[in-house]
Amino acid sequence: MTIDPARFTNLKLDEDPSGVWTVTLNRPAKRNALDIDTIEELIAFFADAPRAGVKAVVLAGAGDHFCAGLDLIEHHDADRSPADFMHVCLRWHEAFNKMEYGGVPVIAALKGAVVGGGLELASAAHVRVMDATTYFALPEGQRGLFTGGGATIRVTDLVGKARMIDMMLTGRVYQGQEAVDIGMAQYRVEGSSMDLAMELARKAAANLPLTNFAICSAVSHMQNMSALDAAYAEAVVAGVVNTQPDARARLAAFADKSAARVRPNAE
Ligand code: 1HE
Repeated sequence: MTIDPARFTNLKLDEDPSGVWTVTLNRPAKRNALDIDTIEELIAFFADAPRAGVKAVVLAGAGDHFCAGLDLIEHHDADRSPADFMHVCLRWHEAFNKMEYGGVPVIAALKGAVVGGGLELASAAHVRVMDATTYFALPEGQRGLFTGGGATIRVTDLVGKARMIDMMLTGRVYQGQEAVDIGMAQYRVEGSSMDLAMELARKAAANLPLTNFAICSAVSHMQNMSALDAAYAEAVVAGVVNTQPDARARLAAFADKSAARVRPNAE
């Protein structure tokens, strides 16, 4: 299976030699607001990525902002029925679940606005890197809306229920070190979030694909299970992953002392 970048309009796709794909939301004039077509393209890409040899993904936004969330103009113009919008939300879930559970590491390179559905998208990535311009908000409350792309699950997982509710009720914005401290992003850089996201994606891409599949799929599935079932599933997954033939060379390298040791970071 291959992915043809020419099939995509709202996403710009670039592959590098290490198997890292950059997926860029490419509607900067609309602050990368998520319209129906963009969601369908995310579904198409992330449905194929695990079988197309994509080793890791950097998810980014063109222009100064990562993503302004739901395309409010499209939503206003469509004047949707409750059933229509429920189906819109189900397509968002399809896209974001494929990201979170697909088994391919997704690193979000954030900048500017990461708001509403943009934060829902970012929270479906496995790792988030923010820069000095990045800010997070859930403006749904002010717009007369409610989250529909998984924030009630994923944003609460990141920052907790009380903070998520406060953001929706009051429009609270998180930025800077505080955003890292509360768990919104794992990394903050003064320079380009893209550069660090790429570096992290390349590190992840150097792992064995089956190992990454377990990390970027099994952990999320296990969160949805009882502790008893999760422990059982963990044993089964480890049975498969930890005996994969490709791991033997890595174990041999440890045994013959040629493999790098784990050391503390330089001060
Ligand atoms: C948009 C959108 C959008 C910008 N839908 N078109 N999300 C929000 O409530 C965030 C709404 N957006 C903003 O608050 C601001 O636009 C930004 C902070 C993201 C950027 O500000 P700025 O000053 O750089 O841009 P702008 O002048 O506000 O907008 C530039 C253009 O982008 C303009 O279009 P133009 O044709 O008039 O030039 C805007 O209309 C357009 N634009 N954001 C559509 N969101 C499944 S439920 C999820 C629920 C939600 O996500 S609710 C949260 C929605």
